[in-house]
Amino acid sequence: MTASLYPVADFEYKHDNALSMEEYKVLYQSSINHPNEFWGEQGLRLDWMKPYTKVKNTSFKKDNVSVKWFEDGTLNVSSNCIDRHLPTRAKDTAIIWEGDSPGVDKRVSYQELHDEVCKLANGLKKLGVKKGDRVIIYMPMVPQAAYAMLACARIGAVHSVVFAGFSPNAIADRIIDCGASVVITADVNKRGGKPLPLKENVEEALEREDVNCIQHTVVFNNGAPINPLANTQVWWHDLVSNCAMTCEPEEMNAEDPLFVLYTSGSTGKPKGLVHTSGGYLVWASMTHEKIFNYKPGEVYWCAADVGWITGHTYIVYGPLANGATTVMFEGVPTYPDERRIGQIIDKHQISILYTAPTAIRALMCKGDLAAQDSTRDSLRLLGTVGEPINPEAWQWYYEKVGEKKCQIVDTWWQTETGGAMITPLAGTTDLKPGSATLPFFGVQPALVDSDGNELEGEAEGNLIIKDSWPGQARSIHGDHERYGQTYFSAYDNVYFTGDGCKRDADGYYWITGRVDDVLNVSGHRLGTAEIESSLVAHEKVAEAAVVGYPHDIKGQGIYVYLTPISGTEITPELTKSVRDWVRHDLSPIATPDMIQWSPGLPKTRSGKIMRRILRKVAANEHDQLGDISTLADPSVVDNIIENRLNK
Ligand code: 6R9
Repeated sequence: MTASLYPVADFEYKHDNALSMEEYKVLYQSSINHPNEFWGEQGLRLDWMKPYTKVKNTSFKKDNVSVKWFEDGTLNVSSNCIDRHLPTRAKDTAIIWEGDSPGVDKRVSYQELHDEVCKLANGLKKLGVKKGDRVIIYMPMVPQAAYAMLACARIGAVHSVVFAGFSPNAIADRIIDCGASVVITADVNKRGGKPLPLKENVEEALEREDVNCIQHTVVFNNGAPINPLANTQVWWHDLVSNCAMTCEPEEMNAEDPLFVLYTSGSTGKPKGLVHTSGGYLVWASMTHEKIFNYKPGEVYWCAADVGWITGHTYIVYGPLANGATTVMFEGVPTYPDERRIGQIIDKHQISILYTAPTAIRALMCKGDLAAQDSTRDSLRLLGTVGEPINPEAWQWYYEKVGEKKCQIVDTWWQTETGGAMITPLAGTTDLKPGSATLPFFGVQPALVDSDGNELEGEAEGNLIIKDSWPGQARSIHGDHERYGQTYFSAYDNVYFTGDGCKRDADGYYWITGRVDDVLNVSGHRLGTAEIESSLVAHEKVAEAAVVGYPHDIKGQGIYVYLTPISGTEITPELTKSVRDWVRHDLSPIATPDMIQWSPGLPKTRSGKIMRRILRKVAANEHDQLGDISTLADPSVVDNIIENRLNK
């Protein structure tokens, strides 16, 4: 594999205090050889109420997966993100909020963050929320979303943030699965100048017959007129109006859950991954500091959404644990137009921008507009996350956004890993566009073939991680057995990521994408099974198969094959009604890009849909179908090819 190399030494911006490559290698080895010593020392980056005496206690045996870090220590995550900074940083800015409309912004100091979080924590207590209770957070990208997360952490409640783009059904499923008693939401979410209803979506979710655990809904007024609320609803401002600005942080065990976050898998319903308090925060804090080489006083912007793990770890917990100034952006990168990102960078003098390849491609396809009307002089580092970055997008990001001055850290990780796992370190690692480079401290990646044999040297295979790291998810909420099945049963005693990967002669890792039935659409993870089960719930759909296909901006698009209930007339209106159905049932991000009706789907004699064939047709590679002799009825394929949509 040949690739251009961007040696770190060539960058005009020097990174003070960055590790040299030699230092990285030595430290990395010690993190692998002596995890107890290494992490025992790193754990001290947090304030503990009761210090830990044990560090690592983990087992990857599939029938009994057990991951514990710092297990006898106690701490509070919110006081680590707020209170301990107050003696030195009370007046420093914790959060810079940039509203949807240009010109609307707000700075929140660490002291204000403390006061707001405490008030809400006291408000939640008034509503009866206790340690261990689950709270759903369905919020726009406003500082109150972070207050809500930290208020839960302060009183030991477990939050589950549901992405504000999800539909009522998806909210209802998550409420039921985690048995939440309170929902925190807002009246509206403002995106690109349009107010989208959040409270109404929650109300619709709560109307579903099987949802009966929610006792209260807290509603933040994000600008819509203040109308009277129903009995079980309370305005955020009314709830906190008489609440004290101090709230004693609850003492939590390192292994007490901090949050549950749902993500899509290859089968069945979304999984609620459980992250705990101590190890997660150590990981969030250390990765944020080392990968970005973050220095106090710098303004750092992770342009993700708090509804995803990237927002949890790199907008809220990592930066705030490090006393950083973190930017929260309510809007979209293309509103009012493509210049917005550059303008925000100049306005707030941002040093570090961390975003997703899909956002880069969306800006890139508008030519150089994104680079107009801004200097971006304050930038010293760029980051990407969420999907493989294609070399063209990497080059464009490097040249047009970073003006060839900024290194790009391409960070590979997952909801399950809690924080970045394979990533360059700013100022340390030479770059190759498209490669996430080398493992972070404590991470032991390996490549295996389909039988689980480990591949050495330059190779391509399935990516596994051989031992535990502190930020790892501990379980799937309510289903520990499924946790073992999903991640630890494909290969013995290792964690299986679900990703394919290459390793080059320099030991650099190149993620090639999912090897299971998970799609990555604009950086959002979607299970094909989830979309299929939504499709077959439509009254005219008999059978559905969903595959991904290469999409210029989204990375992957959603290609749907449907067989209708017999006697159904196929009309454009019907196709539209199916599309709208999925939008409403799951989420706008799951909306099919292409819908092809077919009298039958290609199946093996045992009745399994042959997705391999459907993927090839969707990718317009129908001349590379390979062996189709095992199909029950090969003529189905001719029809599918003839009527293919991606030509
Ligand atoms: C953090 C996050 C995880 C999946 C993961 C992989 C893909 C993430 C990547 C990347 C190539 C990168 N992925 N980062 N692929 N290069 N730098 O995105 O979590 O939403 O759980 O998605 O995203 O396929 O398995 P999550």
